[in-house]
Formats: sequence, C-alpha cells, structure tokens
Amino acid sequence: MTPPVAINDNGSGSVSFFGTHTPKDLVSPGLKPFATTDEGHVDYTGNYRFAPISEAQVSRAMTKRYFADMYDRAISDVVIVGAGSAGLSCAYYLAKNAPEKKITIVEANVAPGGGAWLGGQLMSAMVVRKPAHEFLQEIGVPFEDEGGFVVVRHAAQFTSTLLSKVLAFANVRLFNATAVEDLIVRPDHTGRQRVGGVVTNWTLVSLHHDSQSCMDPNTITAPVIISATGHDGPMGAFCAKRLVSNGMIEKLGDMRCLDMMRAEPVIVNGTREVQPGLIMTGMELSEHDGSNRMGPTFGAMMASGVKAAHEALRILQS
Ligand code: 48N
Repeated sequence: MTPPVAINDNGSGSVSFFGTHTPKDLVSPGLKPFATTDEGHVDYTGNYRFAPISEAQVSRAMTKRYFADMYDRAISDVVIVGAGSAGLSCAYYLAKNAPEKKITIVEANVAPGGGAWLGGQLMSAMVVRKPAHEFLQEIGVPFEDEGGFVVVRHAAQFTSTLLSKVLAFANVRLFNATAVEDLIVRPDHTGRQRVGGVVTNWTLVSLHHDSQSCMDPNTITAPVIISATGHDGPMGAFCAKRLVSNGMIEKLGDMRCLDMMRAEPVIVNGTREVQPGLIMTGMELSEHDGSNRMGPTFGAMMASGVKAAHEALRILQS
C-alpha cells in the first residue's frame, strides 16, 4: 500500500493524498486541507472539510483487508467459536502468551460480547467472585470491592475493555456476523475422530438455509478449536449439540438449575478438551456436561476462558 504522504496543496488545486491524485474539483484551490486555522487549530466556524476520497477507495480499503484476512486465516492455529466473556478471556490469554499463533475468533452476532454487556436481568452491574477479579486487574477494569466478590459498575466497561485489548493483538482476527455452522471432523493417525476446523458462513446466510438452497459455506482449519458458544441464544451450545448429531456423544447433559456456589468451580475445573481437537469453555460446558448454571456472576467465564487457553497451549506444544 502506498505510504501516506503529507497533504500538500501545491496551489494547483490537486491534492496528492496517499499517493493518488484527487480530482481538483473536489478540493477548492487555496483552502487549507482539514480546515486548520492559521494557528493550526481545526476551524469549526463552518469551514470544516475532510480530505477528499472516492467511493472506490473506501470499498477497496474494506474488501482488501477483509478478504486478505479470510485468505490468511483459512489455516489458523486456534479458532475460538463465540466472543462472549469466556471466548474473549480465552483469546486475551492466548494472544498475550502465544503471540506467534494465529488466533481466529468467529462470532455469530454482529456485536461480540455475548451475555456480558449486562449483569443480570438487564441490570448493568457485573459481579465477579474472587479470585477471578485478578483478571479484571490484568486488563485494567476498575471495580468496587465487596469482600468475597467485586462489582464492575457497568458490564459494558468490562466487555468493551476486554474486546479492545483482544483486538489490539496483532495475531488476533475477529470475524463477527459470521456463524460456525458445522465442524470439520476426520480420523487422526490413530483412526480416532478429531475436530480439525470449523465451517462458517455469514450468520444471515446460516439463518436462511431453509429459504435458499446451495448457500455453501467457507472453512477454517486449525489444530485446536475452542468452543465458547454459551447456553442460550439462537445458536447456543452449538458445538455441543453438533457432537450429538454427529454421533460423537450420545446426548447432551443439559444445563442444570441454578446453584451459584457449586456452578462456578465446576465450570472452571471442568474446562477441557471434550473431543480430540475440541476444547469447551464457559456456559456451553454446562450444556455438554449437565452441570449447574450460576446466574449473573461472571468470574467463572473469565477463569474458564483462561483455563481453555492453557489447554490450547498444552495441545499446541504437545
Ligand atoms: O456470553 P455467551 O452466551 O457465553 P459465555 O459462555 O462466554 O458466557 C456465558 C455468560 O454470559 C452467562 O450465560 C452468565 C454467566 N449466566 C449464566 C446463567 O446461569 O444464566 O457468549 C457466547 C457467544 C455469543 O456471542 C454467541 O453469539 C456466540 O457465542 N455463538 C456463536 N458464534 C459463532 N458461531 C456459532 N455457532 C455460535 N453460537 C453462539
């Protein structure tokens, strides 16, 4: 890509911008670009102007990057399915501790974050039991200390902070509005069925397979898949359910009733490779194993996500 060059209005009315010449009728001759006053401040008195651009430049800026990412991430090191609190906590720990690994997150919603934008019952405060609050300290989210637990004043502050940290890692790519609609499963060298990747499509396509035929998907292969698809929503517990329909497990354990004290340690300690190549984390695990839900406390999601990252590193290094 042509390196950005300084804006230079050479008086001819044509401004060379990022190495391409913009038609001079787009830039009034003699006007300072970016509406700067003589003192160098931005002029908001009605003279505000943007540097010129063409529609093609915008489309190419988007498509070049998106499809280059799709091409590059067709083979990833780790695919994380679901960008909720467990999936994002996992992505953070993995990206930070394995910067050489290509980590690809696939999130069905347009907005990543899953159930962590709010606390419980659409109330904004987020409760995190100790010692999981150490993850909040790690990513720099302030909280109020209540003794055995802490409270983040608005769950969106946790989710947006974590998202921004995850997306800042150079080895992370996020494909949101993109659904995993199947798994890639094939025999490994021992003949055992191994999960070796995911099958994806834009979510709007995945939700409309019944209205159109032959909307074939895309694939991403990777030695490790981490499923964090939660327990609810239009595609909740997707991979757990697919293991059943693919005959790899007999049936779902089905999430049990709420028991806050018991649920969180069970989810964290139970985070593991549930099938060769497939690690499960967060609330999807309660559907797979038949363990209790914990309700509106989120420490187990963070700790389970971090444990899933440890499991992934173990597999990648074995
Ligand atoms: O937030 P969730 O749903 O899942 P977790 O496990 O990260 O966090 C769960 C947590 O929010 C709770 O449920 C709390 C603790 N409550 C417990 C309780 O007892 O009620 O995130 C899952 C993400 C969502 O963003 C989905 O859109 C996404 O996964 N997703 C998918 N993305 C891509 N492909 C799919 N097939 C898919 N299915 C779900």
